Amino acid sequence: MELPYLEDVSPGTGSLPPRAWYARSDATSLSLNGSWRFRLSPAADTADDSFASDGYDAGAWDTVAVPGHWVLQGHGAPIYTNMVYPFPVDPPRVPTENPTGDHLRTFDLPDDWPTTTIGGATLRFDGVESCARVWLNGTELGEFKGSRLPHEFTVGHLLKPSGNVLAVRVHQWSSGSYLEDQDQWWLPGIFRDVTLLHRPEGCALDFFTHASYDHRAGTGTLRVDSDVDGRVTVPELGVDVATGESVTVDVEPWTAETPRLYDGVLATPGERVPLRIGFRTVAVEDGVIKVNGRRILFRGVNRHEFHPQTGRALDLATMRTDVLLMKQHNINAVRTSHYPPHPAFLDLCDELGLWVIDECDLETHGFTEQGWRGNPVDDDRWTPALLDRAARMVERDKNHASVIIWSLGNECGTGRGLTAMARWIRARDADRLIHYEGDATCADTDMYSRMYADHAEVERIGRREDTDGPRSRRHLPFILCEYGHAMGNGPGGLSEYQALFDAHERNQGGFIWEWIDHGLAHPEFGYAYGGDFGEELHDGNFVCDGLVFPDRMPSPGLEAYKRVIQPVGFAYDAGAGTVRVTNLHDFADLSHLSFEWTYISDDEASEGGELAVPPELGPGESVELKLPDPPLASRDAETFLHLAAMVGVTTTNWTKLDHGVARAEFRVSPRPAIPPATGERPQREGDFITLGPGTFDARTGELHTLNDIPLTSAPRLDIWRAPTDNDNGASWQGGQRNGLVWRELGLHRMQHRLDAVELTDELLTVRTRVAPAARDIGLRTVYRWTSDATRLRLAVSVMPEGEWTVPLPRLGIRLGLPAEYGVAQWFGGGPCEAYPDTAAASDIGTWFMQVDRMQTPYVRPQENGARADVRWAELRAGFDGEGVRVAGEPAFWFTARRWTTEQLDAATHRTDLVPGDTVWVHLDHGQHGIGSQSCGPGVLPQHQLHAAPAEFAFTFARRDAAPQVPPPVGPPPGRTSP
Ligand code: IPT
Repeated sequence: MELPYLEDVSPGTGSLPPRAWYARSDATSLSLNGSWRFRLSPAADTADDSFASDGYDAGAWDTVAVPGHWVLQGHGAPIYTNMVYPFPVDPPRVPTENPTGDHLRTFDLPDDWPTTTIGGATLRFDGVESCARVWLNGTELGEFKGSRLPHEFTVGHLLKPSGNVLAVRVHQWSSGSYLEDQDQWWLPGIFRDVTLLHRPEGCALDFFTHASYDHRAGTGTLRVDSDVDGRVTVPELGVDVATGESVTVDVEPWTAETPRLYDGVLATPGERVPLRIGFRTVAVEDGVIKVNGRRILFRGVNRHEFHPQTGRALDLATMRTDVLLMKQHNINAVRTSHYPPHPAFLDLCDELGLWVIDECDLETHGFTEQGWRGNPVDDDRWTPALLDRAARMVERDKNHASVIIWSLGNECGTGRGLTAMARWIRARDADRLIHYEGDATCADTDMYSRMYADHAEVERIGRREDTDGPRSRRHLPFILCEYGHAMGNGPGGLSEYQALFDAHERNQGGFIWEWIDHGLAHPEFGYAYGGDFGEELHDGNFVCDGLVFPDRMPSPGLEAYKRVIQPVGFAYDAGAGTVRVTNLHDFADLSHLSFEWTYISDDEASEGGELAVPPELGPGESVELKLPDPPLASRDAETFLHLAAMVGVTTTNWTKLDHGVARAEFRVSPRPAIPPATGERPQREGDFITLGPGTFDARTGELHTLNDIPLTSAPRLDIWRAPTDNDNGASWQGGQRNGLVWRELGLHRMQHRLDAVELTDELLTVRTRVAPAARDIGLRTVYRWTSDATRLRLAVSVMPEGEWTVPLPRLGIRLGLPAEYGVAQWFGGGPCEAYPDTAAASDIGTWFMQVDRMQTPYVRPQENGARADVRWAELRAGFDGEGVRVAGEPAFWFTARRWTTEQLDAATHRTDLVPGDTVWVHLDHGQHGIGSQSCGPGVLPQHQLHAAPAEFAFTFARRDAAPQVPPPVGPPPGRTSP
């Protein structure tokens, strides 16, 4: 049976050979973006193409925006699957039910379109998912697959000055879908630009800019190979040479930290094409990736193209936002998972400076479900399609300085097709490196790459002791192409990875999975994820695993990552009163930064000044500097030294002056002890017991009112948290999935048995046992209350009973205050959320925030919002209202929210969370770490919370109304605000 074009394995017919992409030249072009006529059919009726013929009346059709996806414009619905194909696996066949969108657009040539040479024109599609057939003025041009790759057709001979009709039939499913099984929404449509390019006689066709840098000589060598002969000029360098000719001149090199570009022009007889030239040389030397002779360290992210309203149709402003946000968070590298991005994104990477791993539009992950039987990358019939994809990527993107590595694709298993791609790429571009993670032998690649390897494995690899592969692999550099799965709350454990990158030259960093949550804006759910559109087969919220929320607001995970990868290190020597500052850049000195020291104390005293770090301090170099003595206040209040590096002196092209780049804090004086709260006698009066400012229920021993504030819920032991995605873990990960085990054990429905309420001289003791139904494990919990008449102190002691085989989610108390106590102030870690292994960006200070703002809006609600190392916290009625103050012994984790943990746990979307009549306050002695088990290793041993005997105390006092104007809410100086 002969298969129709959409199902045959060929990449397509009729299009031009791939070539370099450029946004502008002096040749005219016409954007065909805009409103197109649109008709959706439930099946690919390939026989009827009458809509493409001249004179067809599409007046009754709907319209869609191009670029765009029709499923996000009211026609059909998106589908989310991670690795399974949402259709039967029978390559290259696709279902009969194959949503097909017919698109029509009429256009006139602009008045200034050069009519004399109307003969030369090219029609370019930058991205269509997944298969398109194209007609112009009734003549078929051809058809193509390869969704995130450009396709061009010669059309000059068909153009008319006015009334041109462009018809495009787009099928959601095609043989190409088997090669595009990336973990993301399936979003059909013409989702990137459509452009008509005038091609004057003698215009540039394809060209290849080779610009290397010799770090020993300080020179750059430029050669532009061009299909059409011409001249290359770079005025700033005095370069004026013929194409194909090499020239060597003194230059400043391009790096991601110093993205020096030189403007040039390629002039062929018929066209002038602007060039942006960056000189750099990338190589593997001594088993290490080097650029311009130096080892580089990837502080990277995986970036999918995503926008909550428009899917993978991104405008330029959004692309720029992504790059700026990355730069502002110390990120220096992007893997374009898992397809070449819109080419304009790479222009931004050249200009602003990011290392790029450009990945081919190729993934066949769903074949793993069939034991990789029939995998297209190991079947010669598909090899032309694979080579076509490799060529379209390399030819399109080869002139970008930022692209230093080509990646063959993602999660395709192994096969001859991949080897063929690697051979072709090497022959075409010997000056870049090749990456592919899926083949552990590294037969085709220049580096060893893993995803989600745990710390112990990364350590072994760093020592070149990875004996589970061929010996030859141990000579290769190593990267984590994916790690730190940023799904929901987390990822944890990043600092420990960074230490392994710093310790071993071979470990050249990694790329967090991933940049952005792919939550689609939805009227009912806020942001939708898999299953929300009624998909039969889906992978739920696994699509929301980014460092920024769908609206690009940075998550606490991004703040933590920024700190972990900061390019300046600080080490404080308290005895000597000195700080050692280390430049952790790979290339840049510190001349763009200014430095500041500040002493801050619990009594709100603060003192600061400039730290004179030599601007010329080179990469890898350190300097030891003397600090001024801590202020007098530190003698009776706990004091911290904060050190900050900010963009100062000169601006950069990626941020404003005063933008915070790096920070560190050190404690310089201890916390004074809290005066004891004793002396008062508990008194029984009828059904109540009074003790200082507290009134208790005499039967249950529960606190009822505190300083006349009626508690809506009495303080009692609490160990439950709404499991995070990382608590729940993924089925394929090793290790116990705590979130599931906790629930199975019943830790979400602990019962509190009252054993005794005892009144002695100065003490009210309440003895209890807290345990889940159906189990013999429990926590003997004793509450001991004392008072000095104005303050009330609760000491909690916890003694585990039985065999606890799981860590505890949390260990602390929770209580409820009336809803009006909705403003928090605390001295401790902030401003953002922190857990034991995600606390890198948590700074000690006095923080002030509405309870509503303390919530981290994870797309799927889960535990969030804890503040670390809190010495004291207050909850007040209004910004200057009265309230409650609580001081912890020792410091505690502070969380406040307007719903219960049970409500948070039951919620599936943000819109399920509705404020109630209580502010729920958690004062936790311990929190279990977060880890990365939603796709990766669990919580490291040092961050686990185990059931063990514990003692902790809280002293409650009245907080009087404060007439003074509160300090502004927000981050400390030198810190980016979200
Ligand atoms: C890995 C994929 O490469 C990536 O696309 C994404 O799915 C990520 O995991 C998880 O979010 S594959 C995984 C099975 C290791």
